[in-house]
Amino acid sequence: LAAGSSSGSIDMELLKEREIHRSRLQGGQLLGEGAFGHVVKATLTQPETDDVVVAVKKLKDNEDQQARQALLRETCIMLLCGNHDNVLKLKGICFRDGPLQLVLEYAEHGSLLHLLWTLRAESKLNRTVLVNKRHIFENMMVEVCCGLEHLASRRLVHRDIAARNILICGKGTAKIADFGLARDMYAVGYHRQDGGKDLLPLKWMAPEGLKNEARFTHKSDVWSFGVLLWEVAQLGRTPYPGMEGADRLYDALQNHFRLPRPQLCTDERYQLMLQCWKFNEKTRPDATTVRQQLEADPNGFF
Ligand code: ACK
Repeated sequence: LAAGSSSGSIDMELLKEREIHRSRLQGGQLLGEGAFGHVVKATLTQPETDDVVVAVKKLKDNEDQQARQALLRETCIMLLCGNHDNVLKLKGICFRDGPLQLVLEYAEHGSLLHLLWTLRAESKLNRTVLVNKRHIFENMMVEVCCGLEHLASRRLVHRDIAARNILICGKGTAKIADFGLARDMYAVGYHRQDGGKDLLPLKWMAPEGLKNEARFTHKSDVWSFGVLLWEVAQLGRTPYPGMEGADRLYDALQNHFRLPRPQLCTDERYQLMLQCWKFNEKTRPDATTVRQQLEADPNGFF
């Protein structure tokens, strides 16, 4: 996620206002881990209200200054986001007397990507689950658009919209999460070194981001949203299998190659994806237009 400039700045005063003392946290079961950090489930005690379940994101190596700065930047950007139902909330941060920890809203259903994998497995046994659950996924896509509209209204660009970064909270509400850690890791070249292929955002990136001068606008998020629609229709499969490398992808896109139409979506839904993948970002719809098209055609998947 970026606020105007790609680096973003670290506002220590802002962070201090949101400090949570680590003694208020009791954790926790490991929810998952990436190249640089892990996420654990924990309980946060609150002075005046009931304890609340949270997710705590921490760095594996607190001495890694680059990763630390990236996490602090991520925090500041999340604080700039303000409140929106479809953007994962940051409750606070622990930065004194121990490793840096981000205290986040807990998403009880995990990532949309995991949910899609589960749905794929279920649908092999019984195909009717797809039609029965269609409205849930339609609704989630509308919610992600609402989150994107909110970010655009704050002049924020997420830069890593993908099923793995959409978290699903209670009642199935979709929330945009993962503000920058994955992207910052990519920016400093770690993805390749670690062979962390799944974290590579290249296949979700608009052509203007794939080029050397890496330009990102809210329209680049719309491109990625198109890839997200494709992920849903493909039940969490990875896009462009076998096609690796920014140059190869960029050349293919410039030569009008696009992800093929998934079997499990209507022509109209595929047309919407193709709109999101207009090479020239000026001709791409914005998140509001995409949301309105989704709402007008609520049976596009499965
Ligand atoms: O796909 P998952 O089940 O959902 O596995 C990943 C893992 O941690 C690494 O990112 C999960 N995760 C991340 N943030 C949260 C959160 N706020 N609440 C619940 N699970 C989370 C994510």
